[in-house]
Amino acid sequence: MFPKGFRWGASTAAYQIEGASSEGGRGPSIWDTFSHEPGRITDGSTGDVTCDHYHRYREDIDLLAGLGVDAYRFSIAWPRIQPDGTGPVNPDGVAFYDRLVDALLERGIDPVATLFHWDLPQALQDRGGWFNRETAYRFGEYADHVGAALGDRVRLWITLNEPFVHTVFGHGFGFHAPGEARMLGALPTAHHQLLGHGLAVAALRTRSASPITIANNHSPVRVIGDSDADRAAGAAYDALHNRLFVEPLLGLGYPEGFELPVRDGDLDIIAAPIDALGVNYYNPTGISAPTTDELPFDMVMLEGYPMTDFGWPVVPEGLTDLLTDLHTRYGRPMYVTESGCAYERWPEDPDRIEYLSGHVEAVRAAIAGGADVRGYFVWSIMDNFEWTEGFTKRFGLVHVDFDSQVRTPRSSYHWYRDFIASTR
Ligand code: GBH
Repeated sequence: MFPKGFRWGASTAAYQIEGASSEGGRGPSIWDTFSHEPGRITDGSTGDVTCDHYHRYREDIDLLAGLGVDAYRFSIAWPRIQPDGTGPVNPDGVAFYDRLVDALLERGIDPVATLFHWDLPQALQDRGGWFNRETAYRFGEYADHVGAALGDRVRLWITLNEPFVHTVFGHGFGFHAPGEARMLGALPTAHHQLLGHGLAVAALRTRSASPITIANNHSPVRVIGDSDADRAAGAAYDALHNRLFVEPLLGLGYPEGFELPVRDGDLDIIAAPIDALGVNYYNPTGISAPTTDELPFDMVMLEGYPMTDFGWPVVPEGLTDLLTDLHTRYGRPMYVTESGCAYERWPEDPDRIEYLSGHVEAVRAAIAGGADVRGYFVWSIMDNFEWTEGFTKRFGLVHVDFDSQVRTPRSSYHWYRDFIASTR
């Protein structure tokens, strides 16, 4: 059984679904810039139109209502609220999210809003982006504006989405926007995002009574090899992927071994109390001792598991392990804020049904073992712009034809609807 009040949901992010990239006074974000650079996106696509959700949100909310979800997690595009990342709000931008939130509430769906899902206003990037600590203060101001506009109706706040991925992919390897490849030199962007998180929490508390969390990407570490060096590499990776973006938020400070531009008072700001941990889970990571001096570990493909179209291993028990470990380490309430898989097939998608049934079962097992898990959000309600992979990877319960904009529920949509109903 799932506990009373457990919320079933689905997730999306603004740049991946909204389109209308130059409508309603929206300013450019780093993802507009990046996706328009030749060679960055596998199929040369952009988020200019994508699911056209900005115009079709009512139809998309109908799909959510048809699923019977309790909650819908979406993200707010900072450049719609403040086109250049500073100053007064853009009324048309606020009006869009006003309509969205009201339409959700009308259908009995709790709005769960993420403030930052990687679409930094380009004007802030031009001033150094997350390398510049000023961006954290701008983020706090933006959070205050959003809290003032929507704080009476958003039911759960998520400050940042996966600061790990934004730091590592966006600023370490460079295959996400803003395309910086500074390896461990990316770490200041981690500290500045977390500083922004703390400032946003403080601002939201003055504007809203709703609980606040963060959506961190987590990956249980599977050490490949049995030497001390392999185990040390596993611990180093675990500190980077699973601890660095959580422990300072809980007042535990940063794990050792990272060079971060921490100033006096920062750790207090970052430790502003939060109400839960958000967990985005896709797969475990295989780690062994480093064979180069670039990083303190090597990442190794896990073998012996089925794989999604993305080549990511399907390991449902990894989610039980992860939630159990996080419970043991931190003892906080948790939400699974993303869980899902890329499979192209439609309208029948038995692989996705197997994936999701395995993962909800894994959550059930973690709860049975004592973990306090309060919700599960499928990534994603519909196919969308999958970042570097463009439209070549499809995560939707609903298939989207990106030429006609026709939405067609896959069999996994019907499975999830029936599953949710069975837990009532
Ligand atoms: C999330 O990121 C994002 O929040 C969301 O926007 C996105 O659409 C969704 O997931 C699907 O990608 O190297 O084979 O071990 C997911 C972060 C980081 C999870 C890379 C899987 C590596 C797999 N991902 N990770 S592998």
